[in-house]
Amino acid sequence: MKMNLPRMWRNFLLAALLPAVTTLVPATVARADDAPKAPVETKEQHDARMGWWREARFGMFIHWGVYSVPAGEWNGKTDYAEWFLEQTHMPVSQYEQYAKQFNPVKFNAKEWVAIAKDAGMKYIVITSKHHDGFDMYPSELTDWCIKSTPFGRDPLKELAEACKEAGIRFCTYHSIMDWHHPDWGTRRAWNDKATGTPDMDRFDAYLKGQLKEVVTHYHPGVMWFDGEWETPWTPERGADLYAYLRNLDPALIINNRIGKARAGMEGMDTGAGAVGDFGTPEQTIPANGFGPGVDWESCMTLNNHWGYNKHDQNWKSPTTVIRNTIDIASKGGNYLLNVGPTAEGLIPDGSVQCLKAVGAWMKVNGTAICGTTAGPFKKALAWGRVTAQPGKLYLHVFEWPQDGKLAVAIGNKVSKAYLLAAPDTALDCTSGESGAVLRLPGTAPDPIASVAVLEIDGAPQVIATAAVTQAADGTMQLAAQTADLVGSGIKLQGEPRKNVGFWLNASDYVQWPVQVTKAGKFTVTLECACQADSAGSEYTVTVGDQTLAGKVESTDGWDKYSTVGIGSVSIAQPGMVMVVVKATKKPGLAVMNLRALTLKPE
Ligand code: FHN
Repeated sequence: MKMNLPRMWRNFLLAALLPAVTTLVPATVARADDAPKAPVETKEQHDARMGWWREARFGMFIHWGVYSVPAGEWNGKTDYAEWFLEQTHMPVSQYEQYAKQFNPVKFNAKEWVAIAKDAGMKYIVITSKHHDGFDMYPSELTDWCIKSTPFGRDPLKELAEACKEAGIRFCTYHSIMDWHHPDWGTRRAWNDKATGTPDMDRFDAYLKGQLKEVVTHYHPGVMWFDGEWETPWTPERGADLYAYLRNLDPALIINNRIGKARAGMEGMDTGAGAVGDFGTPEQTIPANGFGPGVDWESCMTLNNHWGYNKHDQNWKSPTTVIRNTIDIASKGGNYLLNVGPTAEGLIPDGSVQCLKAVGAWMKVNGTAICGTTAGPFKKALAWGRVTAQPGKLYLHVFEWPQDGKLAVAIGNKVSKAYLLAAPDTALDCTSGESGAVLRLPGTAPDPIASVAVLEIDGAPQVIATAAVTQAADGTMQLAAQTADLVGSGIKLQGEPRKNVGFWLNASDYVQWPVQVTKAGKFTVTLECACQADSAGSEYTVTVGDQTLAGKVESTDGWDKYSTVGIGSVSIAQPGMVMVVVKATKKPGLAVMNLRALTLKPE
């Protein structure tokens, strides 16, 4: 596994790797007995509070601040954005001058909201404060805010009002880490405006005071925290702040970055200190969903920067955005897609054009995204993805079958089938023991993804389909890309051949359903790789009712593979057999990278 994350994130990831327990409903964090508690809610009350957010499925992230003034460039370098102050080490007194240049006279909140709404987005999360500590609203608690600009208006107020008028939920992003405030515990050497010794209790009071301003003045639906990773922020402070906010506004939804249990960019909680209502994978989509009741949202940039960078024209294509939206919804998650407006108050045209194309697709197919739940299949299908509503399956077809037949491994009777693009034209769909076969017209209505609807009786009945079948000589080759990856971090990686990677949690595992047609005795081998400092993991391979044990030796690199034998198993008779690889011990960072498992007849 290549840890090609920036140093900051690698250290964060290493520090964050705790025994894997994924909980997203506020875990109890050891705190003083008299500490305020969040309102106790039943499952029904929690589901009601999360309801609009789960229905929404798709939102706009907005990173906007004084860092938009330099527009990504300084001193001949052009790769900056919202981390400008941290990456340039510019004296804070000098950075503050950008506020005097921040005058977004072209800002039109209704236009921004229309761009989001026309794209099919149901909520907007805008930075009330990013890591530079600058408030995008007129705070009573500091002059380091929009009051210190020539703009003279309140962009959060205007956006909140425009959202309300358009029926879009207004939400805010608020950084815990604050490079500007003298009391933030990790003082920067280039903060020449800060005096005295940092006092985190004083900072806590300031943070709560500002959050009270944001909550009571703008009534955000979600408070999206970030910047929790530095040591001055503790699980106790996170739990305390969660309780404070939920008492301030019992309807407020809060992400898991208020706590300290997030496993880096994978975004889901692992272990103690978990607080918050949903997980936050960043720039990534989990391999699979996490089952009902585990809420999560993948956030991504549209280009390569969160804040505005005038040189970055590397926009995601509409195909990428639409298929990401589908993939995420099929796994039961939300997609929060970012725009970084200019210092003039304009959303970059590259973002606008992409979102227009996404909106055209959502106009026809949005009912297959918003208001749906994860599809019934545990892993991605070869031809596309599936989302669901009671009594309906939405088949998002990426690869249109040349013979016009689409096999769907469900046992339900299909009472009606049609394309969302042509709802009045009934499609023929037969049901059989291996599932339904839908007959599609010769041409896909949409080259990116066409949606077919199956109306079914009762809950979806998935027919276990073999990921692998036996070759003529009896060999069973179980490749990574046909595996079920179960867990919160484990996922496919690598080109051109895929491997199972990011096996950071010992509780994550890999399995294949295999259709055995020829019984017998088989030698079991694994093609795997492991960096020396992570060697020593122990694992089991279970084939049906037999289990073999193995130990991961070093291959001197996450991309240096070798094939190891771990023994033999007997399969007494043909039928479906589950092959499962589980870690039993993980002394290092990751268990192994796994390309394939092979069962060869003896
Ligand atoms: O450091 C921030 C970054 O600037 C941006 O806000 C993203 C968006 O989620 N979060 C942090 C990096 O993970």
